[in-house]
Parts: sequence; C-alpha cells; structure tokens
Amino acid sequence: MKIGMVCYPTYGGSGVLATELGHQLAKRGHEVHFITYDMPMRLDRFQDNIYYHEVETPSYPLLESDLYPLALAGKIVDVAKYESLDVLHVHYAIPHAVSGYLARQVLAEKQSLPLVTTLHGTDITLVGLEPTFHPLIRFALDQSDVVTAVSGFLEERTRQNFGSELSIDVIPNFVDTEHYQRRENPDLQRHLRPNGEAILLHVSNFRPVKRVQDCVRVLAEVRKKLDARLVLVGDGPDRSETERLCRELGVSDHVVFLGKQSALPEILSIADVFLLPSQQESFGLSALEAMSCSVPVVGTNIGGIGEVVEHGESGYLAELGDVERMARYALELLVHPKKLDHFRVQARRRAVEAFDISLIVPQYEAVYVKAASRCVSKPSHCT
Ligand code: GMT
Repeated sequence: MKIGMVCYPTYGGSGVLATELGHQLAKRGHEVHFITYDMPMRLDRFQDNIYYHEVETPSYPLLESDLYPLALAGKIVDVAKYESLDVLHVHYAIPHAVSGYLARQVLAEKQSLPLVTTLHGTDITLVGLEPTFHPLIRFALDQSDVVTAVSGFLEERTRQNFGSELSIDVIPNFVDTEHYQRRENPDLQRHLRPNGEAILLHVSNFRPVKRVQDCVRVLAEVRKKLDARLVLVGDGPDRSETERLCRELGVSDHVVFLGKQSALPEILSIADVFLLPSQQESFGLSALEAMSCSVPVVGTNIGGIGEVVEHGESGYLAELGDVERMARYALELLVHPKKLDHFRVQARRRAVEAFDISLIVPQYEAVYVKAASRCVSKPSHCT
C-alpha cells in the first residue's frame, strides 16, 4: 500500500512509534510517505520505500498565529494526489486528525483517502481536554475510518472523555527486539560506570508529566545504601529544574545528563534499573525499549504502565510520588543480584512475547485494509 504517515518529528513517543512503524512497513514492501514539518528523529537513515515531505508553514507579517494545521492539510492534499496514497495514518489527534479530515474533504470529488487516527496519550488526557479542542477532536474521531489507541487504559479514557459509543481498536506499541537487545560497549561502561557503580537510567522529553525530579530523589535515597549513579537521556522544559534539584540534594557528581541520544540500545544496556516515575503515561514506550534490552523497570502504577510492566516480575510499580518506595524497589533489585537477573530475563521475555514488531505491525496492516474497505462502503463520506 501507499501510506501517508503524519506525526510529530520531535523527541516524543508518538513520533518514535510512527517512525519505527514506517521503517517496518517499508521493510514489508509498503511505500511510506512521512508528512511533517521536520525530519522525524528516527528517520535519519536512508531506507528504500521511505519518503519525507516537509510541510512549510507560510508566514506573513499581518498573521501572528501558527498556520501549521492548514499548511499540513494542504501538504497532505498534494502528497495524496501526486503519490496516489491508499491510506492516511495520523499519529496524535491534535491537530493531525483535524488536518487529515480537512485534506480528505478537499480531495473528496476526485479521490478517496481512508483516514486512520492513532491516539497516543496526552492528545486525549491533557491537551484534548481543552474546551476549545474537545469538540474538534470528538468530530475528527467520529470522522476517522478507524481509530486506534496504544493501550486499554487509553481506549477507556477516550470513551470516558469523548463518548462511550466510539469504536476504538487497541493496538499496543511495539519494539524491534532484534535491534533493542543487550549490547556490550566497554567504552561506554568505563565512561558511565567508572567505579562499577549501580546505574539507574531514565529516558524522556523532560516534560512535567514525566516527573524527572523524582528520579533524582530516588537516586538520593538509593545512595544512602549503596554507590549509584543516575543517567538521564533526553532534554526538555524540566531540565534546569532537575539540575537545580541535583545541586540541592548534593548528588550532582552522581548524575549524568546525556541530552538527546540516538544510540539507545547501547546506552540502555549499561543500566541496572530503568526509572519511569511519570504522572501520566498511556503506555510507556521508553520502558518497553528498556525491557527489550533486559532492563527491569521501577515506575508508577498509573495509566497503561501496568499493561507493559508486570509488577513483581519484570519490574515494580509504586504510587505516584512515592519516591521512598521506588528507591526501596530499586534497592531490592540492586542488592540481590539473583533477583535482578531473574527480573532481567522476565523483562526481555515480556518484550519479546507481547510487544515484538512481528506481532504488532500486521495489526496495523489489517487496520489499513479495514479503513479502506469502510471508505468504499461509505463513498459519500470519503470520496
Ligand atoms: O508525553 C510523551 O511522552 C510523549 C507522548 C507523545 O505522544 O509523543 O507519548 C505518549 O505516546 C507514547 C507512544 O505511544 C506513549 O508511550 C506515552 O505513554 C504517551 N505519553 C503519555 O501518555 C504522557
């Protein structure tokens, strides 16, 4: 099929998932056209069957507002016509589902464009609750031929917030378990674990919902009992505040800020425990990538995290903000090497058995076929 893929190109789970999906679909012979305002972060390698169409938003001195949603709709129209797209798959409802709908209406006279919308999290649980956006999202979900959500939690929350009659397919996020597996890198080991310390690791976009500061608090607790370092990967609005807290708690020398990184399997592989103390998380893709590299997770029992991490098997989950308990859980693994080994094996097993690409990507292919058939059976709606 020829698939138009719309996503945010930034350091966030929905863009990562869309890009990894694009890579896998391209490998399986589909032609994938990314349509967004910048090169998606993980699209940095050449691959057959993958194309990138940059959306340029015109500016004019009179107009101070951001015209991106309209520019995106216009670009989708262009790409759909020129490349004869079979389906449009948008990731993150705002504004992508609305722009996708608009593009489809513009094309209606000449071409059908089945629309698949994948919900990722804050598009439903946070931004989508803005009173101005709510009716638009409700409408765009209604108009999509298929709506998918990345966890059972998000499906339920979407129905609660936008209507119990909405039809939503749950397709969990996935990981390439061949690529994401433990890799030895002695140089990195020497650099990040110079004295053989225990390593706690966190990866995120440092937004307030991630509660990165809780990682620092957990480290400070853990260090009361054993020598440990915290490695932080990513960047975002909470970075300076996190640096300030490191100074306040006197742990600056034991925290490494690596910034945005692409060699994630190598970095994840040096970790003993992955921390995910989020306030909201519809799935927790970063935790799944860690598990695939045999790293157990200590996090919060909120949102969809419990659908990924099995408490007491592949990790431990605590109440939001309970840093003492999270530290106790981390120590439980760090001071019992046999237990840590067992959790490592279970984390990898969970990733391979429940979330490998080979299990999940065919579900998206089936959704594209379903969307296309719905479009044919409702021609006034999509053609
Ligand atoms: O908030 C983020 O972490 C970014 C956000 C996104 O949409 O880019 O992530 C959401 O989508 C990810 C991929 O499906 C999920 O793994 C994250 O759990 C989800 N984040 C939240 O729900 C806060």
